[in-house]
Amino acid sequence: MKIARVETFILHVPVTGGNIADSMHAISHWGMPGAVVHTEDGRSGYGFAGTHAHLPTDRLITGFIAETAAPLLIGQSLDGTADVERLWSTVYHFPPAQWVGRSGITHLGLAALDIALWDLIAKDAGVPLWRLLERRTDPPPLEAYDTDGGWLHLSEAQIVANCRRAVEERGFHGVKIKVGKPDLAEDLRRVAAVRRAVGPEVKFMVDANGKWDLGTALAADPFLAEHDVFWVEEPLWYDDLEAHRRLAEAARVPIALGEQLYSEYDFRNFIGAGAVGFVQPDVTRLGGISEWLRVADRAHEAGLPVAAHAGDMAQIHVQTCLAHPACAILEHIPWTRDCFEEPMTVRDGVFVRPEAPGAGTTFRPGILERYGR
Ligand code: 0YR
Ligand code: MG
Repeated sequence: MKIARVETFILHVPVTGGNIADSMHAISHWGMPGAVVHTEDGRSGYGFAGTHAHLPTDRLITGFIAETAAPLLIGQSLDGTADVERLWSTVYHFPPAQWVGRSGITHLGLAALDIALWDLIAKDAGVPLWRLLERRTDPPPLEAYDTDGGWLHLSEAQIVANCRRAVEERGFHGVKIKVGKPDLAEDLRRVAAVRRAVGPEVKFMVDANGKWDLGTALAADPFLAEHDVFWVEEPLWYDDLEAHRRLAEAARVPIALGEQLYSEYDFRNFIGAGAVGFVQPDVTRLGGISEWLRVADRAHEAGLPVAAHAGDMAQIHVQTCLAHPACAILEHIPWTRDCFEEPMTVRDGVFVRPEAPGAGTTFRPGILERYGR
């Protein structure tokens, strides 16, 4: 195949219930700035990043794709995984881009393109991406845990009802709620109420989205441990490696993080310092599937489980997690599921294996028009 053309798009898809909030963000839509990569023989690969649907910012990402990265790809050949890695490196190491951003917007743009390239070669091979990645051939069941009922703006009664329904009616074996209320005591009451409601068997996680300081996280830890919280996610400001290291040393509940880290090197620093227990790489932030695999390999070498962050809100991480031996559990947030030809599906608490060729990123007809901005 030869790359002929790169078309960009920005989709804004409504979130469940019209609005959600965590400790840092309140949003009404999930943003998907992305790209369709067309080949000379008429095939197309789809890829996108995940954002909070702020149009001016999304345009910076599609601007990077269209004006900086696409010209590096057009005319290049694409016949297998070695080509994807070569093209990834071409964009990643393009000196003017590297000078302005080894993280952030450039990486979200690169992610969209990398995912589209993987989509193309998996389609060309006639297999779903997880089969192409071949880190393991017969994956065990990939457990789903639900995040979509535990938002911070919901009342205690609402999160209790949502988590109970996720477990009793929808088959999930795990749930996560947001923490980071102004008053820690309120967070802890919510933790106790949800644990009581779901019973002792269910995996139960909390996510502070970077809101707490070290003192608050240390104060919360004994209570979280008593309520058998499986991990505490992003307890502290994302980049503060030293504070995470100190918390990990002192706390009983393991730390999960990674949804705001941009490169293999970021992860290497956290893993090397013993500052992370559950590794949460996100293809949409890391510059795509290529770098995600390197992070997962590194976590696996260090003996750490990978519990990816679902920044695609759809099928891509089902593919990468099925393929990787470090993965046994994955976050479920279904905001964009209905956009795709083969929607992500959970049955009896596990993700159904995708079977359609590609990365699972091909949109249903009409979606680009319906949600396009
Ligand atoms: C909303 N999952 C997360 C959403 C979610 C965020 O800001 O992006 O809560 O992605 O932390 O673990
Ligand atoms: Mg999170």
